[in-house]
Amino acid sequence: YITKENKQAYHYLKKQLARLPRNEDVKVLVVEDSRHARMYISSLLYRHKYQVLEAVDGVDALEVLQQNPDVSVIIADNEMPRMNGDELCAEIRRLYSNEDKVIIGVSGSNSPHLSARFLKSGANDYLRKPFNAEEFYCRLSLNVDMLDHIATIRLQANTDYLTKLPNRRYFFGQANQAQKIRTVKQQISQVAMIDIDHFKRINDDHGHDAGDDVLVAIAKTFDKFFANELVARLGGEEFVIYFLHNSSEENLESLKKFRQYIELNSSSFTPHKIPFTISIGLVSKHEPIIDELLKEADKKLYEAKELGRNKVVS
Ligand code: GH3
Ligand code: MG
Ligand code: MG
Ligand code: MG
Ligand code: MG
Repeated sequence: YITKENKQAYHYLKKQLARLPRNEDVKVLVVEDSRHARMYISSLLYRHKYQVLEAVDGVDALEVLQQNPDVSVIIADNEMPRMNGDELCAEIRRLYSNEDKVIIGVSGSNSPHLSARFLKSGANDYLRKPFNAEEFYCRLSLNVDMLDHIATIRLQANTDYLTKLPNRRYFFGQANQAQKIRTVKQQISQVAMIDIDHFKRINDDHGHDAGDDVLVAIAKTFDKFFANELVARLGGEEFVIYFLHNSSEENLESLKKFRQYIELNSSSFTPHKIPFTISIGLVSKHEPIIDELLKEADKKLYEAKELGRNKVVS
């Protein structure tokens, strides 16, 4: 299920970026038909503690990639049977984003056109054999650094700075994808809007920083109850849950438990011991347009507020 996988990828990325990237974490695929050259490149990689996989030609390489989605660098020879290096490049680029995988072309040929052809086919860099080990390591780590930068920027662009929850942008991207699948499968969609009650008062009474503490605290509790759903901070003190699982009744029950959990425990969440409650609107319907779902969930949320807050309306 695409959205769930992407959500897992998001958490994986977060974990990955929590520590400094090391060569031990980088998986490199060496694609070389010459056994001697393959062993030489691999030995260079082992010496600097990279993880190494090997393939004997392009067709083999594509298979290895399919079985090892976490390969981030491909070092590809040009002259190989069945499929040339630049053809392999083009095929990898058709299948995988250049934000996730770096390709370094390698060749013993003196043809001045070959490096250009590699780069045009989607390679990030090019080395001529026999290459200098020092240059090899430099180019490799420059390219791995670039992947890390892209991953960091992508994560930051999708994360709310205060609560570290996925943000609005991430939510809409993911929810739209999930909606397409649901529509095809004619499945019901469920979206909940969650809003902290009288949040303005918390800011007024305890200060904006204390208000921020409350937002951070509630963001953490989402993980307790809705770790497998798509949760995001839409803005202010408003959060959204897009349910990735189907049982309407169970989801309504979890929301009720969540509301109650917040009511009973919120005063222990923050240093200021600020008690607070939340109101929730849940919509469950066949509806392909995510904005429509949000509008309806918002209406239910408004009803919950009208009914005196600290309620779930579905
Ligand atoms: P209701 O029960 O009707 O939802 O009342 P409310 O006070 O929670 O709602 P209102 O929309 O009147 O106020 C929301 C407040 O949230 C106003 C705004 O200053 C505050 N706010 C929005 N974003 C942040 C933030 O990032 N940090 C803090 N501390 N406050 C925020
Ligand atoms: Mg060759
Ligand atoms: Mg509010
Ligand atoms: Mg309001
Ligand atoms: Mg609000």
